[in-house]
Amino acid sequence: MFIDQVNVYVKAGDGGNGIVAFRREKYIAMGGPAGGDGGAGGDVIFEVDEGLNTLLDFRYNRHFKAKNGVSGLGKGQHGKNADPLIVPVPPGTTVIDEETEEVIADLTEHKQQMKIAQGGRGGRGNIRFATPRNPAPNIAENGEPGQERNIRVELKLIADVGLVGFPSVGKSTLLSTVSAAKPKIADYHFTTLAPNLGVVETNDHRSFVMADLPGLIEGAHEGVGLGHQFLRHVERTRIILHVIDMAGIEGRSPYEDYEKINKELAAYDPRLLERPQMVVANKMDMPQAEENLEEFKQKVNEKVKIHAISAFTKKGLQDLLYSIADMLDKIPKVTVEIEEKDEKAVYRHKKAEEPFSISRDSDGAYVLTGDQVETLFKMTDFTSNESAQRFARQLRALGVDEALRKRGALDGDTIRLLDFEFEFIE
Ligand SMILES: Nc1nc2c(ncn2[C@@H]2O[C@H](COP(=O)(O)OP(=O)(O)OP(=O)(O)O)[C@@H](O)[C@H]2O)c(=O)[nH]1
Ligand SMILES: [Mg+2]
Repeated sequence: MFIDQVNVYVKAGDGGNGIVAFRREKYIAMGGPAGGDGGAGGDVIFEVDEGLNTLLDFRYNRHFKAKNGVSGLGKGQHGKNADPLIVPVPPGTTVIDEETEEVIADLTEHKQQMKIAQGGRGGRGNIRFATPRNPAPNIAENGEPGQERNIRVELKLIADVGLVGFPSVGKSTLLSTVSAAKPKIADYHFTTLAPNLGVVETNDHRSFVMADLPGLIEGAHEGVGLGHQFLRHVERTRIILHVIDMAGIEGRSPYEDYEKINKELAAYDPRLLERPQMVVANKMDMPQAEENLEEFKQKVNEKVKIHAISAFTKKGLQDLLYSIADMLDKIPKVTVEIEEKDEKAVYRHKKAEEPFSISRDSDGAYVLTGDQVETLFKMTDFTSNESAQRFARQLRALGVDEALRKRGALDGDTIRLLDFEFEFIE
Protein backbone atom coordinates (compact mmCIF):
# COMPACT_ATOMS: atom_id res chain seq x y z
CA MET A 1 0.00 0.00 0.00
CA PHE A 2 1.25 3.45 -0.87
CA ILE A 3 0.53 6.19 1.52
CA ASP A 4 0.71 9.85 0.76
CA GLN A 5 1.12 11.96 3.85
CA VAL A 6 1.36 15.62 4.69
CA ASN A 7 1.97 17.37 7.99
CA VAL A 8 -0.46 20.17 8.62
CA TYR A 9 -1.06 22.73 11.37
CA VAL A 10 -4.64 23.63 12.24
CA LYS A 11 -5.85 26.33 14.55
CA ALA A 12 -9.47 26.98 15.39
CA GLY A 13 -10.57 30.56 16.02
CA ASP A 14 -10.36 32.10 19.47
CA GLY A 15 -13.57 33.11 21.15
CA GLY A 16 -14.33 36.83 21.12
CA ASN A 17 -13.82 38.69 24.39
CA GLY A 18 -16.70 39.47 26.68
CA ILE A 19 -16.87 43.12 27.60
CA VAL A 20 -17.55 45.30 30.58
CA ALA A 21 -20.24 47.90 29.91
CA PHE A 22 -22.98 49.60 31.88
CA ARG A 23 -26.36 50.85 30.89
CA ARG A 24 -26.58 54.57 30.78
CA GLU A 25 -30.14 55.69 30.90
CA LYS A 26 -31.69 58.89 31.96
CA TYR A 27 -32.64 58.94 35.59
CA ILE A 28 -30.93 55.60 36.25
CA ALA A 29 -27.58 56.06 37.87
CA MET A 30 -25.28 53.14 37.01
CA GLY A 31 -28.02 51.34 35.19
CA GLY A 32 -26.57 47.91 35.68
CA PRO A 33 -24.17 45.75 33.67
CA ALA A 34 -24.65 45.63 29.88
CA GLY A 35 -21.49 43.99 28.49
CA GLY A 36 -22.31 41.20 26.05
CA ASP A 37 -20.55 37.88 25.49
CA GLY A 38 -18.02 37.33 22.75
CA GLY A 39 -18.88 35.11 19.79
CA ALA A 40 -17.48 31.61 19.42
CA GLY A 41 -14.34 31.09 17.34
CA GLY A 42 -14.67 29.11 14.11
CA ASP A 43 -14.02 25.35 14.10
CA VAL A 44 -11.72 23.73 11.58
CA ILE A 45 -13.73 21.07 9.81
CA PHE A 46 -12.56 18.56 7.22
CA GLU A 47 -15.17 17.56 4.66
CA VAL A 48 -14.99 14.81 2.07
CA ASP A 49 -15.19 15.93 -1.53
CA GLU A 50 -15.45 12.89 -3.77
CA GLY A 51 -14.10 14.95 -6.67
CA LEU A 52 -10.66 14.91 -5.05
CA ASN A 53 -8.35 11.93 -5.17
CA THR A 54 -5.04 13.23 -3.93
CA LEU A 55 -3.61 15.36 -1.13
CA LEU A 56 -2.05 17.73 -3.64
CA ASP A 57 -3.82 20.81 -2.29
CA PHE A 58 -2.15 20.29 1.06
CA ARG A 59 1.24 20.56 -0.54
CA TYR A 60 0.62 24.23 -1.21
CA ASN A 61 -1.14 25.09 1.99
CA ARG A 62 -0.17 23.56 5.30
CA HIS A 63 -1.66 26.07 7.70
CA PHE A 64 -5.37 26.22 8.30
CA LYS A 65 -6.69 28.89 10.62
CA ALA A 66 -10.33 29.57 11.32
CA LYS A 67 -11.49 33.10 12.18
CA ASN A 68 -11.87 34.43 15.69
CA GLY A 69 -15.22 35.26 17.25
CA VAL A 70 -16.18 38.92 17.53
CA SER A 71 -16.07 40.66 20.92
CA GLY A 72 -19.28 41.31 22.78
CA LEU A 73 -21.00 44.67 22.49
CA GLY A 74 -22.71 47.05 24.84
CA LYS A 75 -26.44 46.82 25.51
CA GLY A 76 -25.97 43.13 26.17
CA GLN A 77 -25.33 42.22 22.56
CA HIS A 78 -23.56 39.00 21.73
CA GLY A 79 -20.54 39.20 19.39
CA LYS A 80 -20.89 37.32 16.12
CA ASN A 81 -19.78 33.69 15.99
CA ALA A 82 -17.12 32.98 13.38
CA ASP A 83 -17.95 30.63 10.50
CA PRO A 84 -16.15 27.30 10.51
CA LEU A 85 -13.27 26.81 8.13
CA ILE A 86 -14.22 23.91 5.86
CA VAL A 87 -11.30 22.09 4.30
CA PRO A 88 -12.10 19.67 1.46
CA VAL A 89 -10.33 16.29 1.53
CA PRO A 90 -10.49 13.24 -0.75
CA PRO A 91 -12.40 10.14 0.35
CA GLY A 92 -10.16 7.73 2.23
CA THR A 93 -8.37 10.47 4.17
CA THR A 94 -7.18 9.65 7.66
CA VAL A 95 -6.25 12.35 10.13
CA ILE A 96 -3.80 11.60 12.92
CA ASP A 97 -2.80 13.73 15.87
CA GLU A 98 0.98 14.14 15.64
CA GLU A 99 1.44 14.33 19.36
CA THR A 100 -0.63 11.39 20.53
CA GLU A 101 -0.64 9.33 17.30
CA GLU A 102 -4.38 9.04 17.75
CA VAL A 103 -6.60 8.68 14.71
CA ILE A 104 -8.85 11.74 14.84
CA ALA A 105 -10.86 11.05 11.71
CA ASP A 106 -11.37 8.47 9.01
CA LEU A 107 -13.24 10.19 6.23
CA THR A 108 -14.83 8.00 3.60
CA GLU A 109 -18.29 9.18 2.49
CA HIS A 110 -19.00 12.18 0.28
CA LYS A 111 -19.79 15.25 2.40
CA GLN A 112 -18.84 13.47 5.60
CA GLN A 113 -17.47 15.99 8.08
CA MET A 114 -15.24 15.83 11.09
CA LYS A 115 -14.30 18.60 13.44
CA ILE A 116 -10.52 18.68 13.58
CA ALA A 117 -10.08 21.68 15.86
CA GLN A 118 -12.66 23.15 18.19
CA GLY A 119 -13.24 26.89 18.17
CA GLY A 120 -12.94 28.67 21.53
CA ARG A 121 -16.11 29.76 23.26
CA GLY A 122 -16.76 33.45 23.60
CA GLY A 123 -15.78 35.13 26.86
CA ARG A 124 -18.67 36.19 29.07
CA GLY A 125 -19.58 39.83 29.36
CA ASN A 126 -20.13 41.49 32.71
CA ILE A 127 -23.90 40.92 32.62
CA ARG A 128 -23.17 37.30 33.40
CA PHE A 129 -21.19 38.08 36.53
CA ALA A 130 -23.90 40.07 38.23
CA THR A 131 -24.99 38.64 41.56
CA PRO A 132 -27.13 40.11 44.31
CA ARG A 133 -23.95 40.88 46.23
CA ASN A 134 -22.19 42.37 43.22
CA PRO A 135 -24.86 43.84 40.94
CA ALA A 136 -22.39 45.96 38.93
CA PRO A 137 -19.43 43.67 38.33
CA ASN A 138 -16.34 44.96 36.62
CA ILE A 139 -15.46 41.52 35.28
CA ALA A 140 -15.47 40.14 31.78
CA GLU A 141 -13.76 37.10 30.41
CA ASN A 142 -11.48 37.00 27.41
CA GLY A 143 -12.44 34.48 24.74
CA GLU A 144 -11.28 30.92 25.10
CA PRO A 145 -8.32 30.17 22.81
CA GLY A 146 -9.22 27.98 19.83
CA GLN A 147 -7.79 24.49 19.77
CA GLU A 148 -4.58 24.16 17.82
CA ARG A 149 -2.90 20.96 16.81
CA ASN A 150 -0.35 19.49 14.50
CA ILE A 151 -1.83 16.70 12.47
CA ARG A 152 -0.77 14.24 9.84
CA VAL A 153 -3.11 13.80 6.92
CA GLU A 154 -2.78 10.45 5.20
CA LEU A 155 -4.29 9.00 2.09
CA LYS A 156 -3.85 5.48 0.88
CA LEU A 157 -3.11 5.92 -2.75
CA ILE A 158 -4.97 3.82 -5.21
CA ALA A 159 -3.68 4.19 -8.71
CA ASP A 160 -6.14 5.68 -11.19
CA VAL A 161 -3.82 4.85 -14.04
CA GLY A 162 -1.47 1.89 -14.42
CA LEU A 163 1.50 1.87 -16.80
CA VAL A 164 2.01 -1.52 -18.41
CA GLY A 165 4.36 -2.65 -21.12
CA PHE A 166 7.52 -4.56 -21.90
CA PRO A 167 10.67 -3.79 -19.92
CA SER A 168 12.66 -0.70 -20.96
CA VAL A 169 9.86 0.89 -22.99
CA GLY A 170 10.10 3.98 -20.76
CA LYS A 171 7.38 3.52 -18.13
CA SER A 172 9.51 4.81 -15.27
CA THR A 173 10.84 7.64 -17.40
CA LEU A 174 7.29 8.72 -18.14
CA LEU A 175 6.26 8.61 -14.47
CA SER A 176 9.34 10.59 -13.45
CA THR A 177 8.60 13.37 -15.93
CA VAL A 178 4.93 13.82 -15.05
CA SER A 179 5.13 13.47 -11.26
CA ALA A 180 7.54 13.99 -8.39
CA ALA A 181 8.17 10.23 -8.18
CA LYS A 182 11.80 9.24 -8.61
CA PRO A 183 11.81 5.68 -9.92
CA LYS A 184 15.06 4.12 -11.03
CA ILE A 185 15.62 4.42 -14.78
CA ALA A 186 18.12 2.36 -16.78
CA ASP A 187 18.52 0.67 -20.13
CA TYR A 188 18.42 -2.89 -18.78
CA HIS A 189 15.31 -5.00 -18.28
CA PHE A 190 13.48 -5.13 -14.98
CA THR A 191 14.96 -1.95 -13.62
CA THR A 192 11.70 -1.50 -11.77
CA LEU A 193 11.22 -4.27 -9.23
CA ALA A 194 8.18 -2.97 -7.37
CA PRO A 195 5.46 -0.52 -8.36
CA ASN A 196 6.07 3.20 -7.92
CA LEU A 197 3.25 5.64 -7.52
CA GLY A 198 3.20 9.28 -8.40
CA VAL A 199 0.63 12.04 -8.11
CA VAL A 200 0.13 13.80 -11.43
CA GLU A 201 -1.31 17.27 -11.83
CA THR A 202 -2.52 18.68 -15.11
CA ASN A 203 -2.12 22.37 -15.94
CA ASP A 204 -5.80 22.87 -15.26
CA HIS A 205 -5.32 21.48 -11.74
CA ARG A 206 -6.90 18.10 -12.06
CA SER A 207 -4.91 15.38 -10.41
CA PHE A 208 -4.69 11.61 -10.47
CA VAL A 209 -2.43 8.83 -9.28
CA MET A 210 -0.23 6.99 -11.75
CA ALA A 211 1.42 3.64 -11.04
CA ASP A 212 4.55 2.47 -12.79
CA LEU A 213 4.51 -1.31 -12.79
CA PRO A 214 7.40 -3.67 -13.40
CA GLY A 215 7.75 -4.71 -17.03
CA LEU A 216 5.67 -7.57 -18.37
CA ILE A 217 6.97 -10.23 -20.74
CA GLU A 218 5.43 -13.20 -22.46
CA GLY A 219 4.28 -15.76 -19.93
CA ALA A 220 3.95 -13.11 -17.21
CA HIS A 221 0.55 -14.49 -16.22
CA GLU A 222 2.25 -17.82 -15.45
CA GLY A 223 4.90 -16.15 -13.38
CA VAL A 224 7.57 -15.53 -16.00
CA GLY A 225 9.54 -12.40 -15.18
CA LEU A 226 8.28 -10.20 -12.39
CA GLY A 227 5.12 -8.69 -13.65
CA HIS A 228 2.62 -11.31 -12.54
CA GLN A 229 2.94 -10.41 -8.88
CA PHE A 230 1.93 -6.93 -9.81
CA LEU A 231 -0.86 -7.62 -12.27
CA ARG A 232 -3.22 -7.45 -9.32
CA HIS A 233 -2.40 -3.73 -9.11
CA VAL A 234 -3.67 -3.38 -12.66
CA GLU A 235 -6.96 -4.87 -11.51
CA ARG A 236 -7.59 -1.83 -9.38
CA THR A 237 -6.65 0.89 -11.84
CA ARG A 238 -9.34 2.72 -13.80
CA ILE A 239 -7.30 3.18 -16.95
CA ILE A 240 -4.55 1.04 -18.40
CA LEU A 241 -1.84 3.05 -20.08
CA HIS A 242 -0.15 0.74 -22.50
CA VAL A 243 3.40 2.01 -23.09
CA ILE A 244 5.12 0.92 -26.29
CA ASP A 245 8.63 1.57 -27.54
CA MET A 246 7.58 2.86 -30.94
CA ALA A 247 11.21 3.13 -32.06
CA GLY A 248 11.60 -0.62 -31.63
CA ILE A 249 15.02 -0.03 -30.12
CA GLU A 250 15.41 -3.65 -29.08
CA GLY A 251 14.38 -4.98 -32.45
CA ARG A 252 10.87 -6.07 -31.52
CA SER A 253 7.85 -5.01 -33.52
CA PRO A 254 5.75 -2.41 -31.66
CA TYR A 255 2.53 -4.02 -32.85
CA GLU A 256 3.57 -7.46 -31.66
CA ASP A 257 4.49 -5.94 -28.29
CA TYR A 258 1.02 -4.49 -28.09
CA GLU A 259 -0.65 -7.81 -28.86
CA LYS A 260 1.53 -9.83 -26.51
CA ILE A 261 0.90 -7.57 -23.54
CA ASN A 262 -2.83 -7.62 -24.18
CA LYS A 263 -2.69 -11.40 -24.30
CA GLU A 264 -0.93 -11.48 -20.96
CA LEU A 265 -3.52 -9.18 -19.44
CA ALA A 266 -6.36 -11.33 -20.79
CA ALA A 267 -4.71 -14.52 -19.59
CA TYR A 268 -4.43 -13.06 -16.12
CA ASP A 269 -8.00 -11.82 -16.07
CA PRO A 270 -10.15 -11.43 -19.21
CA ARG A 271 -11.97 -8.51 -17.66
CA LEU A 272 -8.76 -6.47 -17.88
CA LEU A 273 -9.34 -6.06 -21.61
CA GLU A 274 -12.61 -4.32 -20.88
CA ARG A 275 -10.75 -1.76 -18.85
CA PRO A 276 -10.36 1.53 -20.77
CA GLN A 277 -6.98 1.53 -22.39
CA MET A 278 -4.83 4.14 -24.00
CA VAL A 279 -1.72 3.47 -26.05
CA VAL A 280 1.32 5.58 -25.33
CA ALA A 281 3.67 5.46 -28.30
CA ASN A 282 6.93 6.39 -26.62
CA LYS A 283 10.41 7.26 -27.86
CA MET A 284 9.05 9.29 -30.78
CA ASP A 285 12.30 11.28 -30.71
CA MET A 286 14.10 8.29 -32.25
CA PRO A 287 14.56 7.58 -35.97
CA GLN A 288 12.17 4.99 -37.33
CA ALA A 289 9.51 5.86 -34.76
CA GLU A 290 7.27 7.87 -37.14
CA GLU A 291 7.30 5.12 -39.72
CA ASN A 292 6.56 2.46 -37.12
CA LEU A 293 3.72 4.53 -35.75
CA GLU A 294 2.03 4.75 -39.17
CA GLU A 295 2.29 1.01 -39.56
CA PHE A 296 1.04 0.48 -36.03
CA LYS A 297 -2.01 2.68 -36.59
CA GLN A 298 -2.97 0.68 -39.65
CA LYS A 299 -2.72 -2.63 -37.83
CA VAL A 300 -4.64 -1.55 -34.75
CA ASN A 301 -8.15 -1.49 -36.04
CA GLU A 302 -9.80 -1.12 -32.67
CA LYS A 303 -10.70 2.35 -31.61
CA VAL A 304 -7.95 2.56 -29.04
CA LYS A 305 -6.64 6.04 -28.44
CA ILE A 306 -2.99 6.48 -29.36
CA HIS A 307 -0.78 9.22 -27.96
CA ALA A 308 2.60 9.77 -29.56
CA ILE A 309 5.08 11.12 -27.02
CA SER A 310 8.68 11.25 -26.05
CA ALA A 311 9.16 10.82 -22.32
CA PHE A 312 12.66 12.01 -23.03
CA THR A 313 11.98 15.35 -24.76
CA LYS A 314 8.54 15.66 -23.10
CA LYS A 315 6.84 16.10 -26.44
CA GLY A 316 3.14 15.26 -26.35
CA LEU A 317 2.99 14.93 -22.56
CA GLN A 318 0.53 17.75 -21.86
CA ASP A 319 -1.97 16.34 -24.36
CA LEU A 320 -1.58 12.91 -22.89
CA LEU A 321 -2.27 14.14 -19.36
CA TYR A 322 -5.33 16.10 -20.41
CA SER A 323 -6.60 13.11 -22.28
CA ILE A 324 -6.16 10.86 -19.22
CA ALA A 325 -7.86 13.39 -16.95
CA ASP A 326 -10.79 13.71 -19.40
CA MET A 327 -11.18 9.97 -19.56
CA LEU A 328 -11.04 9.65 -15.77
CA ASP A 329 -13.73 12.30 -15.46
CA LYS A 330 -16.02 10.04 -17.41
CA ILE A 331 -15.26 6.78 -15.64
CA PRO A 332 -17.16 6.19 -12.43
CA LYS A 333 -14.86 5.67 -9.51
CA VAL A 334 -14.46 2.15 -8.30
CA THR A 335 -15.51 2.61 -4.73
CA VAL A 336 -12.35 2.75 -2.76
CA GLU A 337 -11.97 -0.57 -1.10
CA ILE A 338 -10.48 0.41 2.18
CA GLU A 339 -8.54 -2.69 3.00
CA GLU A 340 -8.38 -2.50 6.73
CA LYS A 341 -12.08 -2.43 7.46
CA ASP A 342 -11.56 -2.33 11.19
CA GLU A 343 -9.74 1.00 11.04
CA LYS A 344 -13.02 2.86 11.39
CA ALA A 345 -13.68 6.37 12.54
CA VAL A 346 -12.89 6.94 16.13
CA TYR A 347 -13.06 10.06 18.15
CA ARG A 348 -11.57 9.07 21.42
CA HIS A 349 -11.71 11.20 24.48
CA LYS A 350 -8.54 12.86 25.50
CA LYS A 351 -6.97 11.27 28.52
CA ALA A 352 -7.96 13.19 31.62
CA GLU A 353 -5.12 15.56 32.23
CA GLU A 354 -3.90 16.98 35.48
CA PRO A 355 -5.27 20.54 35.63
CA PHE A 356 -1.76 21.82 36.37
CA SER A 357 1.71 20.86 37.42
CA ILE A 358 4.45 22.69 39.27
CA SER A 359 8.17 22.68 38.64
CA ARG A 360 11.10 24.90 39.69
CA ASP A 361 13.23 27.13 37.52
CA SER A 362 16.96 27.46 38.24
CA ASP A 363 16.36 30.86 39.85
CA GLY A 364 14.04 29.25 42.38
CA ALA A 365 10.78 30.47 40.83
CA TYR A 366 7.82 28.08 40.83
CA VAL A 367 6.62 27.33 37.31
CA LEU A 368 2.99 26.57 36.78
CA THR A 369 2.01 24.69 33.62
CA GLY A 370 -1.01 22.79 32.31
CA ASP A 371 -3.77 23.32 29.76
CA GLN A 372 -6.40 24.19 32.29
CA VAL A 373 -4.49 26.89 34.20
CA GLU A 374 -3.12 28.29 30.97
CA THR A 375 -6.59 28.57 29.47
CA LEU A 376 -7.94 30.27 32.60
CA PHE A 377 -5.03 32.66 32.43
CA LYS A 378 -5.62 33.53 28.78
CA MET A 379 -9.28 34.13 29.48
CA THR A 380 -8.56 36.60 32.24
CA ASP A 381 -8.56 40.32 31.59
CA PHE A 382 -5.86 41.47 33.97
CA THR A 383 -6.60 45.13 33.40
CA SER A 384 -9.57 44.67 35.71
CA ASN A 385 -8.89 44.13 39.37
CA GLU A 386 -12.03 42.12 39.83
CA SER A 387 -11.05 39.80 37.01
CA ALA A 388 -7.60 39.33 38.48
CA GLN A 389 -9.15 38.47 41.84
CA ARG A 390 -11.46 36.01 40.17
CA PHE A 391 -8.43 34.34 38.57
CA ALA A 392 -6.80 34.04 42.01
CA ARG A 393 -9.97 32.38 43.33
CA GLN A 394 -10.05 30.00 40.37
CA LEU A 395 -6.47 28.92 41.05
CA ARG A 396 -7.25 28.38 44.69
CA ALA A 397 -10.27 26.28 43.76
CA LEU A 398 -8.10 24.11 41.53
CA GLY A 399 -5.80 23.49 44.48
CA VAL A 400 -2.88 25.49 43.12
CA ASP A 401 -2.24 27.42 46.35
CA GLU A 402 -2.34 24.26 48.38
CA ALA A 403 0.06 22.49 46.01
CA LEU A 404 2.48 25.43 45.98
CA ARG A 405 2.52 25.50 49.77
CA LYS A 406 3.30 21.79 49.80
CA ARG A 407 6.20 22.36 47.43
CA GLY A 408 7.53 24.88 49.92
CA ALA A 409 6.41 28.18 48.41
CA LEU A 410 6.47 31.04 50.90
CA ASP A 411 4.89 34.47 50.94
CA GLY A 412 6.61 36.64 48.28
CA ASP A 413 8.04 33.80 46.18
CA THR A 414 7.86 34.15 42.42
CA ILE A 415 5.30 32.14 40.49
CA ARG A 416 5.68 31.91 36.72
CA LEU A 417 2.86 31.08 34.31
CA LEU A 418 3.51 31.35 30.56
CA ASP A 419 5.27 34.70 30.14
CA PHE A 420 3.99 36.21 33.36
CA GLU A 421 5.17 36.36 36.94
CA PHE A 422 3.32 37.02 40.13
CA GLU A 423 4.03 36.79 43.82
CA PHE A 424 2.77 34.06 46.05
CA ILE A 425 0.68 35.72 48.71
CA GLU A 426 -0.39 33.84 51.79
N1 LIG B 1 15.21 7.99 -26.79
C1 LIG B 1 14.38 7.79 -25.78
N2 LIG B 1 14.73 6.98 -24.77
C2 LIG B 1 13.87 6.80 -23.77
C3 LIG B 1 12.60 7.43 -23.75
N3 LIG B 1 11.97 7.04 -22.61
C4 LIG B 1 12.80 6.22 -21.96
N4 LIG B 1 13.95 6.05 -22.63
C5 LIG B 1 15.11 5.22 -22.25
O1 LIG B 1 14.71 3.87 -22.20
C6 LIG B 1 15.41 3.16 -21.17
C7 LIG B 1 14.45 2.44 -20.26
O2 LIG B 1 13.66 3.38 -19.58
P1 LIG B 1 12.87 3.03 -18.25
O3 LIG B 1 12.02 4.20 -17.96
O4 LIG B 1 13.78 2.56 -17.18
O5 LIG B 1 11.97 1.83 -18.78
P2 LIG B 1 10.89 0.94 -17.99
O6 LIG B 1 9.78 0.71 -18.93
O7 LIG B 1 10.57 1.55 -16.70
O8 LIG B 1 11.71 -0.41 -17.79
P3 LIG B 1 11.57 -1.55 -16.66
O9 LIG B 1 11.50 -0.87 -15.35
O10 LIG B 1 12.81 -2.35 -16.82
O11 LIG B 1 10.35 -2.31 -17.00
C8 LIG B 1 16.24 4.20 -20.44
O12 LIG B 1 17.57 4.15 -20.91
C9 LIG B 1 15.59 5.52 -20.84
O13 LIG B 1 16.50 6.59 -20.81
C10 LIG B 1 12.27 8.29 -24.84
O14 LIG B 1 11.19 8.89 -24.93
N5 LIG B 1 13.18 8.40 -25.84
MG1 LIG C 1 10.87 0.93 -14.86
